Amino acid sequence: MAEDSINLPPNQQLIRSPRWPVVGEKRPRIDASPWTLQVAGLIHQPKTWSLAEVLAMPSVERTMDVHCVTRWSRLAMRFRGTPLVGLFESVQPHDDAKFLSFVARSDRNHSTSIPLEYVRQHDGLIAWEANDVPLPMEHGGPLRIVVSGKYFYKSLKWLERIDVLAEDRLGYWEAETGYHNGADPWREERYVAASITKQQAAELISSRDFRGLDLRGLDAAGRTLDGLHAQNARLRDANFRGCELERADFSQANLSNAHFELARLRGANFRQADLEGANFSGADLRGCDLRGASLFGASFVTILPSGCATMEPLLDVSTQLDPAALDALTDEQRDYVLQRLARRE
Ligand SMILES: Nc1nc2c(c(=O)[nH]1)N[C@H]1C(S)=C(S)[C@@H](COP(=O)(O)O)O[C@H]1N2
Ligand SMILES: [Mo]
Repeated sequence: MAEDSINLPPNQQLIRSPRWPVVGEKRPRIDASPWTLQVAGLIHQPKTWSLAEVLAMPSVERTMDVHCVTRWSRLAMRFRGTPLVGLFESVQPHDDAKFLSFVARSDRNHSTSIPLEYVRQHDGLIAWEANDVPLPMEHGGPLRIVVSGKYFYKSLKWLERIDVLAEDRLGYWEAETGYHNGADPWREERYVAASITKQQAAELISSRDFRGLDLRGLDAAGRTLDGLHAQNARLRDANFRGCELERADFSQANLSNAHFELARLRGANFRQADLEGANFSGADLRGCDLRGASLFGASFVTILPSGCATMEPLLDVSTQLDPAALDALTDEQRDYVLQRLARRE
């Protein structure tokens, strides 16, 4: 554990194999045509390969650490595939080619992009095996990108096309939901804040009505927001540290990586909310309803390197949680929560 934590970027938590959460889209587009891989754009030799041709390319195994933006990491995963650089050089890029945009065979044509220079230096793979078995469909099988040194949203599942570009083209998460285009886990390049002014933020906070709004990165620390209406709000990375939030309604809100440290959340509703990577250390969670919420990488208590728990939340039998959803937590967090829920106070 101590050795592992050296390889852990700031504010990431280790999950132990064989757990591997499925994040984002769950399956490729349903499409009867055979799988192909196409490279297009600023190249002299546009080309399309069949899946069998890709799988017959020279392959290598690379060991890499996976860091999800929602704060879970899995170290030393082994991926087998063909180096992206080799495939790319074979199609003879133009001199002005600077970016690769990866496009998925998925319902929303999911995409993400990487500077060519980065790909040349960090040898990403077009991968078809993880830890010695073919990539499961939900993890991007038959073909996905894996690149090291970036949050995992740069590793596209169900790769079907690579566009070679002179100018960058923001991917799905980067353009739609404010994921940082740099994605460097060591610099915590997770999200860029929404563009609202301080004045607008102050007005929203006093209205206590966030329903359906995009307020990612909002800073409301220390505010009194009892009875807040935040159903369906997009509040990734929002700061509610130390807030008064009794009976607040966050049902179906996106709260991934939100901060609730020391917040008073008695009777708050988090049903069906996305709470991946959210932090509830020291919060009062009595009477809260967390049923149906997604909890990957969430934390409820701060565990010091010595193993001591600090910033303990108020949790008891009145806190409603699906026991199965706790499997998404690290072992330490799960054991702590189970023990607290069982205790009659
Ligand atoms: N096609 C596609 N690729 C994608 C995504 C997606 O929604 N669609 N999500 C990204 C994100 S945010 C992450 S963290 C990883 C998750 O990969 P996994 O489900 O295999 O863990 O895939 C990335 N690639
Ligand atoms: Mo992610």
